[in-house]
Amino acid sequence: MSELQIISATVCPYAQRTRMVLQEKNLEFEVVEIDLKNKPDWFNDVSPYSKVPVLRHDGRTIYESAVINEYLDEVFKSPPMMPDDAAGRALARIWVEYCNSQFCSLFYKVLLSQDEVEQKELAEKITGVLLFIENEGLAKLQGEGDFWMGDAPGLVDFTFYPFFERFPALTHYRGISMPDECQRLKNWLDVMSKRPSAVDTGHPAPFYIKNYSRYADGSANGVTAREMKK
Ligand SMILES: N[C@@H](CCC(=O)N[C@@H](CS)C(=O)NCC(=O)O)C(=O)O
Repeated sequence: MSELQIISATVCPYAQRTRMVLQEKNLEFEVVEIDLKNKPDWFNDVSPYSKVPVLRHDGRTIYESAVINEYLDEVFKSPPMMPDDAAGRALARIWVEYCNSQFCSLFYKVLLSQDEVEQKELAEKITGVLLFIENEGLAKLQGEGDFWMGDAPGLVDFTFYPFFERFPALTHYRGISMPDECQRLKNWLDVMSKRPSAVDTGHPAPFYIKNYSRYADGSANGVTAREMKK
């Protein structure tokens, strides 16, 4: 086994986060791609939640993408992906937490919902999240830089980006678009989408539209779909 191994599924935004960080840190790593609809027998032995991504490093197994990314940033220091002061790091963690607790769950819930009234309510919440990101996040933190917290990309950028790469699935299935006011967000997405780590780990919109069809028609029944339906 190589020193760094990431167990991944190409459709998974959380796994893409970790692959982007590994690549941005110029690390050599092995990707073990699994099929989430047909998980290999060994998978549940290394993934207690039965989810990707899982990182294996130096005999350790680490899971949860936000935790993996902080681990990578602590162990492989260059380039640094968190601010160098405690208050800055707290702010970065606030946005990582916001992405996980608000944006990610709304992303899945609106796709999974089969009720038109609920879809509309969730779509309005997503618009609220996008405006909050624009006004409370990017407008206050970017300064003159292109990235979330200034002029270098960091863990907050790699946390959000994969979900925005998949945003066309929300547009296709639920008619949700980016509000006109979100100019900073649009610029950020444009800049992020051109980074080699995004190009190498990502896919064009039709890939996600196809792969999220079973979420959108309510037939997905994996662990994530079951949890997000609650
Ligand atoms: N909180 C986890 C979420 C990971 C997650 O939900 N991964 C999904 C794929 S995107 C998964 O492996 N689901 C297993 C399944 O649906 O059976 C993280 O940040 O790593």
